[in-house]
Amino acid sequence: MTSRPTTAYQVTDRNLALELVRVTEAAAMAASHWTGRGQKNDADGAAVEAMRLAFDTVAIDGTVVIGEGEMDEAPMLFIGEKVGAGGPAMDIAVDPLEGTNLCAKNMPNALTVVALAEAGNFLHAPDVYMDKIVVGPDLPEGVVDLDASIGANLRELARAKRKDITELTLCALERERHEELIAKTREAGARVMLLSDGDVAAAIAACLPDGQVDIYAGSGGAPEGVLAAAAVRCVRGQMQGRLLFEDDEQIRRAREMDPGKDPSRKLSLFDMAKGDVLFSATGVTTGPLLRGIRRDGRRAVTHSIVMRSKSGTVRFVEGHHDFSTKTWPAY
Ligand code: VTB
Repeated sequence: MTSRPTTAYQVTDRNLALELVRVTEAAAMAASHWTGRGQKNDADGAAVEAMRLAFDTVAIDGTVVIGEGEMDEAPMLFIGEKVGAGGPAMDIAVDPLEGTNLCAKNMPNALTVVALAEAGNFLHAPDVYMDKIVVGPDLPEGVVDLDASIGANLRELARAKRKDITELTLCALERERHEELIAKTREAGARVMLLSDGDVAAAIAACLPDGQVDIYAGSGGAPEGVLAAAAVRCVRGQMQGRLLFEDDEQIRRAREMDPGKDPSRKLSLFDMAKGDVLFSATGVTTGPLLRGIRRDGRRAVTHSIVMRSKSGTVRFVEGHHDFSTKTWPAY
């Protein structure tokens, strides 16, 4: 008889990747019903509902730590909500539709996103802005720093990559608040790639080997920052963040969610996402990272990226779906 392993069963020995990808696929198929229809709230609502139902089939005891908002403002996937069919205690971070505008306008790069870690491993961040900086793998630790000038960061990055600054591309959200960042980047000689929305995909792009983006910088949502950190862990990139506050109430909420810490401290990658983390995203509209959903009558094809930090395995999963056999109704 084959003997069973004698060591205690470890949560981290399980790979929930395939279970997780079903969750982002479900949300993406539901959102894709609304692609190009100009109704971002309906697209988001459909993604949330499908994601919530899909979670019921995942064998975890999950608590949403990054979600759709507080209990009184979000009917589903609110912070603190329990999801899953039972199993190991896990922290869950979701952005059921990252880029609601992109989906509504049928523009590139709308994604559905989920990350998972053992309980206690994700930063509990309120929905404020976060200043972020991301570079890819195989670079000296600390090659860029959130507190250094963008000029100095680009110089160090160019040196580490053995490139000229003129060959580097910085990606940022196109916002008035980034005017100085953009101007200083161009002054230093680098190119700037501007996005209307969707900085989770941009942070991942900075870590991919195709060289389209060398560095992601600037401020975006803090929840998106935690999701990006989970992805950056899996692809072995580097990231730092800092929560940005507009008033005392936001500071109070941040303190409440992450007691005993300075809410304005510089956050390391591991402050945002530590332990073994899993990340899954499915394309809703086609972008550089993923192809969007192709629908044809009662069928759809999905493209997803599923990654795990422990192994560093990155899987691209193509799903062929038949709506008539699905158990959730959001199509
Ligand atoms: C950010 C960014 C997101 O919306 O949250 C942004 O992280 C909102 O920033 O990826 P603004 O308030 O400046 O519009 C996204 O781009 C899309 O949700």
